[in-house]
Amino acid sequence: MVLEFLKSSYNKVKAALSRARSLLGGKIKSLFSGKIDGNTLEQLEQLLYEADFGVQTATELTDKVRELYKQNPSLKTDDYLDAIRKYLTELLNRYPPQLNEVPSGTTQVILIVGVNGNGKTTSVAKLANLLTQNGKKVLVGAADTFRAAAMEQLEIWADRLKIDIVKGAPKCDPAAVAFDSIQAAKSRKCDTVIIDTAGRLHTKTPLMQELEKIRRSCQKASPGTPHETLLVLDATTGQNAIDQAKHFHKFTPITGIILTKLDGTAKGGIVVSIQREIGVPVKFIGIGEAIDDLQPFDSQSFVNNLFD
Ligand SMILES: Nc1nc2c(ncn2[C@@H]2O[C@H](COP(=O)(O)OP(=O)(O)OP(=O)(O)O)[C@@H](O)[C@H]2O)c(=O)[nH]1
Ligand SMILES: [Mg+2]
Repeated sequence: MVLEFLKSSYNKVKAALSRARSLLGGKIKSLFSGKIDGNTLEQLEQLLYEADFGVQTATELTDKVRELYKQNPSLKTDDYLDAIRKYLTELLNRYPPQLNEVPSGTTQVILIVGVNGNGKTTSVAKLANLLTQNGKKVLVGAADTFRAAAMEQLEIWADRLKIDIVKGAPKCDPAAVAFDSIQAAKSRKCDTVIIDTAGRLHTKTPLMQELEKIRRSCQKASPGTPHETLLVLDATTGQNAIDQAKHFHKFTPITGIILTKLDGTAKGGIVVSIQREIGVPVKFIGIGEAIDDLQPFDSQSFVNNLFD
């Protein structure tokens, strides 16, 4: 199933990245607008660290700019900015952001996991909205049975979006809800089922093992699923988000990341360091609390918006 998303709205992403742009893109721009020397390069490297790009990217990018400077010391601001944009776009393009294709006629199963409060339930609703707008028939599974309020939260969204929801009794086995959701989605000929799960601390092994059980339950209901296990990470948590991703990836293979709350951070480099350190693509970005504040990740738009 090839998903043709609506073209991501450039202006919305631009508004959401305004903090990152003024603190990161803006500073880099002004750094290169004056006289360029060794000090400029040191400051660039420092800026990149501070913006959560990670050591590897900060060093590589600074080396690249240093090389350019050595080759031709009379280059202009725009030459450097173009080189930085190109380097970052090429780096991000190594991680294809599209959802994995599923055979035609197969119900696509998307499992949503992550630490408490990162934005899982909201992202389930936003993703359901995005897919529905794209002409898909979507069902959501409320497998966060830990809190009754969590199921109610998803139910309110499902009502608003006019989509089906499958939920279990409070405290029932989340793996059973995942199973029932997939069965229901298959029998109702849905294109996609998105399963919400309870927030869990990545350091709590029994909770992480519960994810393996949910996964096995998906496989029982539909072999080869989940097609996607999307880890929801909060962009404002920096290095901690990377630690979370490493733990989750160890217990259950993550196929993509939903990076939420990008509107709340000035450290846009996290988008790059997460993909590099985990080797998993950011597939969607959360840019606000409204239902349409989830965008398919677009490297070109991201990089252009940082340096606009
Ligand atoms: N600004 C902003 N807020 C967001 C974004 N995504 C989610 N939120 C907010 O984050 C808060 C938590 O969202 P939830 O979806 O309930 O998080 P959760 O991961 O399901 O939480 P638990 O189920 O308790 O683990 C809510 O207030 C959301 O509106 C985003 O991209 N930007
Ligand atoms: Mg939730």
